[in-house]
Amino acid sequence: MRFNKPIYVTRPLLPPLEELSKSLQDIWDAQWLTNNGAKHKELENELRDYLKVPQLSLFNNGTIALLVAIKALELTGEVITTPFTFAATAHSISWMNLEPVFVDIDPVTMCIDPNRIEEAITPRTSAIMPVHVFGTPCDVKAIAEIAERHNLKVIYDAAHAFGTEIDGTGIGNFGNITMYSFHATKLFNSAEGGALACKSEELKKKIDLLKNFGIKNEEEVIEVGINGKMNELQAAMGLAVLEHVEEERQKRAIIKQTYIENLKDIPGIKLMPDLPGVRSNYQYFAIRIDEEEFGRSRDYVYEELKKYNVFARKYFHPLCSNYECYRHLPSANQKNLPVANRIGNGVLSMPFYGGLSEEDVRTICEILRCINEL
Ligand code: T4K
Repeated sequence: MRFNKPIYVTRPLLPPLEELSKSLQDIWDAQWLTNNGAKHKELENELRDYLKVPQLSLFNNGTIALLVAIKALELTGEVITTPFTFAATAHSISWMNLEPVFVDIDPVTMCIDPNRIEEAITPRTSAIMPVHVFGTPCDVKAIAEIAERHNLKVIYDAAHAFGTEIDGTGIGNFGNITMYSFHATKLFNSAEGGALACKSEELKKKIDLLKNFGIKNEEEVIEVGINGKMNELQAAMGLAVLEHVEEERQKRAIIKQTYIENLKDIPGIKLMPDLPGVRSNYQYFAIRIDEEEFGRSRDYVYEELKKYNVFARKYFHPLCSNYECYRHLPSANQKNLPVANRIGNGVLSMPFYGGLSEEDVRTICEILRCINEL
């Protein structure tokens, strides 16, 4: 059952090279490589429609986009967030000299638990930064109510949620700003890249200014900005990938179904929830291993899979709250985050991308069954 070639957690969606080459020729002809070029404009418009958001601003990556979101909203003091996320979420808060305050997660969605947010609010809190983990939406309604009650801003980290919708509404319509990542490992990619969605034209203008050094014109620099610009090569890649994203999404839907059918009678494996009214983007396929029921730990399974050439990933272990740079924070105490610590020790992201065949998925499930029966 061992695979001949390594099977990774994901593989980038690559458009046919000829399609990208054609687009690159336009860039060569125009001799315009960055700074709001034609491809950038085209991609920004197309994505705004695809994501169903009022305003969109493209970035060179999602992390810089998060920094700019924090700057644009002029956050101060403390920002409430989840420990169950990629480093970039907490780091963007910390990089801006603010304090991330970790709040525990919901045991089903693995997103921040709204019931735990209010007790973490202090006079220094200026915002909440929740994450739509693995593409599953947070409880956006409860979070909006809390934010309104306490006059807090909300920046959603939707790095995993490209194309996710709630009752037909694009995920980027919730909160003050939503960040998307277009990294190679995401459903939609521009090799590296990202975007911020917001509601008002005024905020979009501020974001555009901040990502271009704060330059208003050749004579005036009016904000302390940064270089967050997406270049034309990235935008060309994004345009080519966008043509194939729906096909990829549909392939992943079939792969997910194949996993579900083949995992259903293996004891101790729990799957991610399907929430009513949610259009999934099929970003990740994470399973949770209940050590008692399965008979083996997540770490054992992870190591065993490697022997079969299957490279699953322990997203998100370690939790951000357990990193050396954050574990001193009072909110990082494991007693404050029991659910996140338990889930962080049991979760495993399985290989999940359109290039996997149904046969591959059945083999992976068979390997899991063998590990279980060993
Ligand atoms: N917020 C959240 C919640 C995020 O998850 C992320 C990024 C961000 C913010 C920040 O957005 P960006 O600034 O990145 O736009 C990967 C990605 O590097 C990272 O973008 C992503 N989250 C995170 C969840 O996953 P690693 O350390 O797992 O990457 P790596 O290089 O180990 O890749 C994973 C697997 O993907 C490899 O085993 C093979 C495959 N792969 C990867 C690359 C880069 C390919 O087949 N081809 C490739 O080009 O972090």
